[in-house]
Amino acid sequence: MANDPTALPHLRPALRRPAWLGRAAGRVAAVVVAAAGSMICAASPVAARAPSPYTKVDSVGDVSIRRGDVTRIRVEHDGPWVQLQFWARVGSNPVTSLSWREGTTRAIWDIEVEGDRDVDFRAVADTTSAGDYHGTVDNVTGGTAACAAEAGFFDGRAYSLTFRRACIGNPARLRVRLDFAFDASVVAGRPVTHDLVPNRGRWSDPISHDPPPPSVSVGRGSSAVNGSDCTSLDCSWLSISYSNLPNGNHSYSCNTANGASFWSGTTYRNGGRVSGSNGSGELWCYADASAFGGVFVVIDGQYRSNTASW
Ligand SMILES: [Ca+2]
Ligand SMILES: [Ca+2]
Repeated sequence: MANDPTALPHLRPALRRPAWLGRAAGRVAAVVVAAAGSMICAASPVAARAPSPYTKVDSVGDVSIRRGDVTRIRVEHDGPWVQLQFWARVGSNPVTSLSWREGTTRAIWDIEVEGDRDVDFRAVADTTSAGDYHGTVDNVTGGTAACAAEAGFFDGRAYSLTFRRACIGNPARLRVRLDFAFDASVVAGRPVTHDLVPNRGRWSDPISHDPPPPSVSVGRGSSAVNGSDCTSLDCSWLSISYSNLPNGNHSYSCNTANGASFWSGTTYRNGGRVSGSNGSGELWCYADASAFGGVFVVIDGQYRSNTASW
């Protein structure tokens, strides 16, 4: 049944069956169609003004309270997370500081994801009078809570908020602006300061999401002994799993380590198109990989897998 030429009429005759199965390597060489250039992995460039992680230095002394004086911010939104961080000239532990617990000290991050400079989300780190230091993300446009955030304090003077990118709609780009409000009135009778980063309430540069690189992995699938003319006990279908590919349908080629492309297709063995950014299954190709130094797959002519051998 498998690799029956009549089941795959759209394939070119030379590729309808793995002609080298159970045959000499010299037979394989006759159907080589893969070119070395097709195996080069070339991820498409991401248009962006600033990559993630993004950092911006802030003026020292632009507010009168050293504990309220931000020196820099850092924004990262790689993988499934967003992390917002800033460093103050002098730290104050949010769990124990009266300025946080009794005063109005809080870090307010405005987030803009649509490119129109109107605030879309607001992430806030704050402490209750009981010393519960916590983070929240609100949807400003909808006036609703979006998700909780993990609030952190580190380096003795740095603060962070971490939450899932999905909370703000997995944007390809975002901009931020920080307002660090520090309340020294409860301990020193000093005013509440606001250190803005960037200064004057401007937005940061657009910060691009850096998607994880495409990954394609192949291995030995179920037995294909007696499929077509494959009689070796090591003859197996090629299993595949992939992630972070572009969306849409994919094509693939199955190749041997010694340079032969012995099959190409677009569907799984058990039906269904190879498509989407993530997926897994068994491809329409099988091999006794040891006879050829291993086998590998190239998706869309550019995303190459590991070389599987057994
Ligand atoms: Ca500052
Ligand atoms: Ca500032």
